[in-house]
Amino acid sequence: MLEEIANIARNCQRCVVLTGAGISAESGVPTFRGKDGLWGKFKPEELATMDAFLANPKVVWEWYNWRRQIIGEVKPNPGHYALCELEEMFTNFTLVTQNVDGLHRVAGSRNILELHGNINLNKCVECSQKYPDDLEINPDDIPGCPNCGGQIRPDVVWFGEMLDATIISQAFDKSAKADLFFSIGTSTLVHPAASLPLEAKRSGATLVEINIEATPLTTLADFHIAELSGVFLPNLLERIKSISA
Ligand code: BV8
Ligand code: ZN
Repeated sequence: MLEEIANIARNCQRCVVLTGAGISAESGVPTFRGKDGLWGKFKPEELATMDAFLANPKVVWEWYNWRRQIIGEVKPNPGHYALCELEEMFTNFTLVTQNVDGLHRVAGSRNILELHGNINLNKCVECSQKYPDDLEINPDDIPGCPNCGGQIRPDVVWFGEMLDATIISQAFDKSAKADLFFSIGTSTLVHPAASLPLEAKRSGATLVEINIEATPLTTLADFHIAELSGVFLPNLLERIKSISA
């Protein structure tokens, strides 16, 4: 399959990559639904929703501070770096991520669409005024927005919240025009992100799924690679380079 995918990649111009928590797992960032996943201990509706925040801002901030602390200590892995090099091999390359850990940016990827925001950014829960990411938030004394007095919250997209309209429409537009679409390290359960590979497939793209487990997308994919993304992606890169030489 590696050879086949490398040959296809060599002959494509427009590539879209969708990543989920799985691509950061090898960096040490817990996934959401895996066996040691974040959600295993907590429920999405308990923590990543506006209702949860309004009901219990202290618990929600304790959870985000814990995740910020983990993310502050990790580095991109070979999978993130391979995507940076892959970006240079296509005339049109878009990296769409559901992750809020910012690791693609740290690794050097350029054309990134962060669908769900960035965990290190803050905003006001009332007026959405953005606040600097170096704001240390004490869950017992959550700062108020100097603008309107509303509480400061993480600037991420919670369940039941709309994604940034420009970002999500760009992601659908790129997916509809892609010749090659990689879905990497995502359980494809969360919408609207999970519809992007369907859009690409419907528009004629070759669909490659890289996931150590099967997902609802697996039967639709042209290729399912049940390998660690941090292992497969560097191998794919080397193979593309060797056939381009
Ligand atoms: C919206 C940011 C319109 C916060 C996240 C019913 C009621 C209410 C809503 C809904 C509903 N049905 C559908 C919805 C819509 C809802 C949704 O999709 N719910 C799902 C759960 C059914 N979506 C929304 O609410 C979205 N907004 O639709 O607005 C609207 C408005 C009002 C009312 C309705 C609709 C907003 C969704 C965004 C939520 N925010 N995160 C934060 O991070 O704190 S989502 C969260 O899940 C993360 O962003 C994460 O990225 C995302 C998806 O998870 P994955 O990335 O896929 O991670 P997961 O752990 O699940 O999977 C990892 C995979 O990697 C696994 O498959 C594993 O096998 C694999 N893997 C692990 N290691 C490796 C690997 N693969 C390869 N290599 C490895 N090494
Ligand atoms: Zn405010």
